[in-house]
Amino acid sequence: MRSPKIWKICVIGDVDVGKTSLVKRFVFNTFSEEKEEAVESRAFKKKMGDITLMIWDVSVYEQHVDRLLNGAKAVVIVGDITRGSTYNTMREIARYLDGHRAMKIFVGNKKDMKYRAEFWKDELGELADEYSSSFFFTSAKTGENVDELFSHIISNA
Ligand SMILES: Nc1nc2c(ncn2[C@@H]2O[C@H](COP(=O)(O)OP(=O)(O)OP(=O)(O)O)[C@@H](O)[C@H]2O)c(=O)[nH]1
Ligand SMILES: [Mg+2]
Repeated sequence: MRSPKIWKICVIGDVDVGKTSLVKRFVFNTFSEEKEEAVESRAFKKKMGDITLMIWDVSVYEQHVDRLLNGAKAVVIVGDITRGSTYNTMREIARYLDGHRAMKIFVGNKKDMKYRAEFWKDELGELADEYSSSFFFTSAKTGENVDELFSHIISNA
């Protein structure tokens, strides 16, 4: 019998970038325009074949990020393409995680608002190159690229 595989994935990023929305789109295939303030980090479970993903929606108020990131197979670093400041936060998080063995993936969310983008492929490509990783543009609203993002993690982590 094969032993069950449980993979921890952390979704992290600046406030309001759509961390919770991305996780809920992927796990429940739902989206809401309303937001609930996330004070505590929460984990959502999803089975993908013989792998059980434990997806942590990491709160920006998280006091114990280090402990939470412990054992993570992948860290999804999310920004909101309509707010350039959230790209700077992605950079800070990547620098903070340098040396952590988890795979890093850079995500520009709210792709459905591309016409208002303050950063795009040049910026995310540069970041991905710097950390030898990859980047995605997603929309939790339309669902575009969300499954692709997690499939990529499963095939590459
Ligand atoms: N247009 C658009 N809006 C989005 C998208 N993803 C999230 N939103 C909206 O952006 C707001 C913030 O989304 P959340 O998922 O709560 O963001 P968050 O990063 O979890 O926020 P905090 O947990 O408070 O840091 C909500 O109003 C969402 O409806 C997207 O892909 N497109
Ligand atoms: Mg949230």
